[in-house]
Amino acid sequence: MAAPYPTLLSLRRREAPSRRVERTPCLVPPFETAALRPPQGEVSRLRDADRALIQKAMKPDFDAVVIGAGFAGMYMLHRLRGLGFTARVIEAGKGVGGTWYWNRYPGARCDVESVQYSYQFDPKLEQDWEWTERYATQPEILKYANHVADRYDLRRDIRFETRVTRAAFDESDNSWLVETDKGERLRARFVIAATGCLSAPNTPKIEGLADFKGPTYHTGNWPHEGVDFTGKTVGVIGTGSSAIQSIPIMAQQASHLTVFQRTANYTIPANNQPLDPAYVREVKASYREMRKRAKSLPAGIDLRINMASAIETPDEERRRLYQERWDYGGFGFMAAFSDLLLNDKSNKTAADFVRDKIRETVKDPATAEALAPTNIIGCKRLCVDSGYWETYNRPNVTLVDVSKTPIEKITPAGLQVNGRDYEFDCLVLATGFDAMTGALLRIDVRGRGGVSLKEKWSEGPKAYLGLTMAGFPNLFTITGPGSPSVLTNMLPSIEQHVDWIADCLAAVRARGATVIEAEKSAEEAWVGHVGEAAGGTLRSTCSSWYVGANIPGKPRVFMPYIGGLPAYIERCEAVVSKGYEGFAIG
Ligand code: NA7
Repeated sequence: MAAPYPTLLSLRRREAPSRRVERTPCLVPPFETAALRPPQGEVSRLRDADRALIQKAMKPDFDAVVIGAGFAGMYMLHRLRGLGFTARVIEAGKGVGGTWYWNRYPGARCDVESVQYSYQFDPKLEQDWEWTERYATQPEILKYANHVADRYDLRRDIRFETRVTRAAFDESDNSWLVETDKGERLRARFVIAATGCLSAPNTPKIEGLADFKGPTYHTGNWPHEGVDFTGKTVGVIGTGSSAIQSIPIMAQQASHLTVFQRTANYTIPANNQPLDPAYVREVKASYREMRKRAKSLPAGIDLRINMASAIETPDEERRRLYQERWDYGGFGFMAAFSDLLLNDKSNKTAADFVRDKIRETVKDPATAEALAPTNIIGCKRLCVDSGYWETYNRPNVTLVDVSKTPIEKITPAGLQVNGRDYEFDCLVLATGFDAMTGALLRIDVRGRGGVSLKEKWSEGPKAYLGLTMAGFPNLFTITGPGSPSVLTNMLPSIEQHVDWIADCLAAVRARGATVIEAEKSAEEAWVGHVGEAAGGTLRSTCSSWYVGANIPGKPRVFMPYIGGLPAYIERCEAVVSKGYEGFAIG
């Protein structure tokens, strides 16, 4: 029978010069290092040299394992290296970029302006990189991510095409044992989940999905070689941001496009255009000021906020202001007044304005009515489009309202709604993501006492500052639930989190400590504050992915922190200045 743990003989052999074996730095030997622990009582009988051998084998392979090589994971690696920590990044994709690696559907682009949706940690990078459009396309953002990976030589510490399947905290030596789908086991002092907020695609459980005879594509996992819909009939399920961006392009190719809409959505024209070189020069000359202004605003985006109340503004003036922002394009529309997400009467003025635009644009009155949303504008995430409403004037596009009669089943030839069959060659699922918690919960994460994160989050995510969890020491989440994350410009939020985590690890090291853990009371207080903040706005009132409503059975909790980036940063800094208040360090 094999010994339950490696024998001293095997350890000595491994060390013997005659049997010197090249050791791949990221792989632990083919045994669980936890199993190295000799049975109780045997340690005292060990020779010093043997004890040293065991300790060496028990030493973590890395100071940190980072899960994910999107913008968060890449910058985390860069910071860790800068502090002299050893790190390994594990990434499921073949390349860097995260969201921008997977979401290659036609028309995919960022809804935050490119000059703001970019790293700011290196002014030289800001100056060297040239964005070409007001809103960057997915290929351009992916190119930027690759440029960053090359520029800072990040790839050598990233293990691609590998998924983390399990991460378990070992209380005996305050380290994490991380397992991958390639059968590797890595031991690290810290684990940092840079797993993304919108990275676990949601495939709805509609009967018969597997029976569809044509190809099925999910917008969040689009084929790298692209898809040519020329001459094909296409069915699209969903009218969220991914659908709103891709429908106008797919409609240009397809012979016919049928859109199945469960909830009509608000979208504001992007007014996208090539960047004027003079404007770019101006931005580059004043990047620091722009970044500073952005950080002082709730969403971390430098835009003009009108502090007036919509409902208290005279009708004509209000309409003029909406029109001005509609023409300018983008998210700034919701900053036309300060109370649009606080007062439902104010909100209705903005919603009515957009509904009127839909009725003006879409020629068929019945289609226009079906496309006009009835809920709070900005409650679900606002979309930014290029020619979305106009697409429904094309003769080859049909809208099918499935709000009252859900899709019954997918058939080999298409799908069935309300007893009627719809046929198409290809099916596109623009059905979104298991947002904010999905990617992390797809990993079997075990904290103290073997408790799973799934159990801990069974009633909704609980985290201190959206960064750490009580019972899961030395584990950090970048833009996790309870942080402003998806309600802000993701890049500055990512950088703020990464900087906070990097400084925290350095502080733990400086104290000669090996463990840091959020205190339960601090976590509970923060979770309570996140909930209270959400309750004060209209945003928590609708069935959006912010509250997990798109995933059957997911607890309904408003997951991101809505108190705004400046308040959040202030809180994070206060925690540090009070000696990591709310944390136990040992
Ligand atoms: P979203 O915004 O979650 O949109 C998903 C869409 O799919 C939405 O219209 C859903 O309707 C629809 N959906 C999901 N399941 C079904 C079923 N079973 N039947 C019919 N319709 C369904 O995801 P996106 O990828 O578009 O965007 C995600 C974020 O990425 C976006 O907010 C930006 O931040 C970028 P529902 O509204 O739930 O009724």
